[in-house]
Amino acid sequence: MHFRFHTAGESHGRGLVALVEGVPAGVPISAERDIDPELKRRQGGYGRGGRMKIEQDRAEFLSGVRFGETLGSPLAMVIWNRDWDNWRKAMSHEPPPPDADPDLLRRVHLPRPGHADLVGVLKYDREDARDILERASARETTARVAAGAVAKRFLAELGITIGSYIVRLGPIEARVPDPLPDDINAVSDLSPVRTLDPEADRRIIEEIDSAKLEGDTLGGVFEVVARGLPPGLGSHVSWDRRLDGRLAQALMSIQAMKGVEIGLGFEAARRRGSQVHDEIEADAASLHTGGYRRTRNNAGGLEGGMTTGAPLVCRVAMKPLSTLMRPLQSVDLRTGDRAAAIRERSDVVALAAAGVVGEAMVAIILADAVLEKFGGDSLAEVRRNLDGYRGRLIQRFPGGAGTAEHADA
Ligand code: EPS
Repeated sequence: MHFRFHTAGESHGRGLVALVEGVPAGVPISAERDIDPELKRRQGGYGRGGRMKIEQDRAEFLSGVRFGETLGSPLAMVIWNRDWDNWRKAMSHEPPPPDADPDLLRRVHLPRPGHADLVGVLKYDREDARDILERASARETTARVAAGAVAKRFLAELGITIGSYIVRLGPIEARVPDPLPDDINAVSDLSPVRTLDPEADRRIIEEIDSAKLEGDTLGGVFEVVARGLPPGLGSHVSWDRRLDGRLAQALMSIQAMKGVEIGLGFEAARRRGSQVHDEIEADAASLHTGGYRRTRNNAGGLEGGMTTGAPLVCRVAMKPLSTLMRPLQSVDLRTGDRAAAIRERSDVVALAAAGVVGEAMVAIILADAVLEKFGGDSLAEVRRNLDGYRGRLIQRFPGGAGTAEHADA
């Protein structure tokens, strides 16, 4: 990979770390301007639990940035957990004293159906499911969003923008306007549940309130849209270079995600080819994407594992969170007896946040694909390579080569 990242950190540990490698030099970056607002977006959404009242996520750079620009060196960031203060004993790096009050160690022996708790203790041979759940927690997505914010800023410098919105929460559908707003997030971020449909918001909030009253949780579906892409990111030539596969892997890796569709997705399987494939037109106004356009975008901006230049549309399904306040049945790991699963503080729904995490993962994959095709050590070099490719697209368009009319397109 050309744009790589790692995260480290436990949900109630000292903090979260994001280590990003492959960012070209000269990308303007500021934690306050580019990263912290994204972290704040991830903390929002109606139906979050008590933790989001404790945290005010902020990124601190440790390396890779000087005078507001990236250096081309690895960029390390830390986001401190404010809640750590309440967990110093339970998450101590040192062995507990022999007389420690067991309640303060907050061990977990009642694994939650749906969470990593049980399989994790078996696989890693642990007695205490906290050793697993602390890292399995979606708190880790804070570090992903920090890494994604760097990718987003890099892409924005090349005219590529990414937004997201919710299309379904539990049984309730939210409408999507056609055309989409120019600035998707300017609209979805105003909704308490991040839809583009104020009518649906009221019903969604009622549904969240009702699930909460019943000690239950909810999932849903969100879409991520990327615009301003050149045609030809990704490749048809090998399985691991196909962009649809890379996007699906990145999006499915987000905690609690159960499905990814591109464009029409599963709906395409129900239709005939003529009702699915997007006809091609020559269009001198689209020279920046090769002089061709599609009459619609059922393909979701990808053909043959490559971007077409049309908006990239990914749809992602999230299961309901697995921490229930009215818990399901489980087994006590110490005795083998039937018992209710643990009730940890959690959210009723975190779909609004998941959309923001989805944007981050899409940004990371697109930044990687951009560097694969237009790779350079500085932002200026990447821009020159992209401009050179676009120039060639203009030049090769039939009848259009080098004419004054096409030269400014
Ligand atoms: C999260 C922090 C967590 C949960 C949630 C996501 O905080 P805490 O466990 O302290 O309440 O709110 O994690 C889960 C849903 C999960 O299953 O672990 C966050 O920062 O997004």
